[in-house]
Amino acid sequence: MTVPDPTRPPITRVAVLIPTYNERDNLPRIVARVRDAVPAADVVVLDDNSPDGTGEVADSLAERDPQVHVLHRAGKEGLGAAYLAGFRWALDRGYDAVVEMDADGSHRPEDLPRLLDAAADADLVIGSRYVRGGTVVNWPLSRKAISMGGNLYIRAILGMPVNDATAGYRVYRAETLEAIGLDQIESAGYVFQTDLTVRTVRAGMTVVEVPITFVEREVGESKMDGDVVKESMRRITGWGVDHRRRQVGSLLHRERTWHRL
Ligand SMILES: Nc1nc2c(ncn2[C@@H]2O[C@H](COP(=O)(O)OP(=O)(O)O)[C@@H](O)[C@H]2O)c(=O)[nH]1
Ligand SMILES: [Mg+2]
Repeated sequence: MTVPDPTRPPITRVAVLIPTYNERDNLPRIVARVRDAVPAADVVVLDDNSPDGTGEVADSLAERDPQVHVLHRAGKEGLGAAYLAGFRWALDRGYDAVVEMDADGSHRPEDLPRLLDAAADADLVIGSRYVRGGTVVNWPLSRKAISMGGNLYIRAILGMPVNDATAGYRVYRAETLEAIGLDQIESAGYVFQTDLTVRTVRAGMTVVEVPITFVEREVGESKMDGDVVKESMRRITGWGVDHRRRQVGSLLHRERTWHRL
């Protein structure tokens, strides 16, 4: 049993953000599952003007349910940009916590109550594939290699105590988003997730990983592409260089302090 930290306010208003690009067949199912799993939570669809008409599907869901909202964006600007718009929308409206969830069913809404429970005692909760009890279903070996290799690289060069830093199923407390400087974020694609993990850890906040089963989509296509991987490599390597510089800087500082003693 987790004992709630008395310094963290209770979470009552939750916004579940679901970014979409060509997810018209997946959207009604995922929204219904979220509404069943956590009836008190609101759903916010972040659609990048999907050519397949996902935006209209979202509008019709919102018309029928006052707890479903839609943010229509002008075009495909990447996952990070869509989430930033969603975070600002939720912060402006006073939500206590914001959930990130894919539209394709990979992040099971039925796991969300466990993630929200963990947020009683954390600044960021990650639904993790790479802690004991976590797993991935139906990924080809190549995709597993990219994801696990990416996480190993991140841990090695950034020294981060997080097993699944690239994960996309998360709960952020509103105060966490306010503390980590959303205005300075430049990551556009999937590396946005790693970027926010790094910022949260560097801000000295508590990250808790809760095991999940990640199930690969059955309907529609992945939007992961070469540009997403290239941006990730470029940015993560850059942060790694900064991290080493900082380490060397603090070693030199300690050395100088030592000589003065
Ligand atoms: N709004 C928006 N959503 C996106 C974009 N790229 C991906 N998504 C959504 O992000 C989620 C994860 O994408 P997905 O293609 O399943 O990636 P994968 O699970 O890593 O293969 C899905 O809900 C996508 O529709 C984008 O550029 N804009
Ligand atoms: Mg997916």
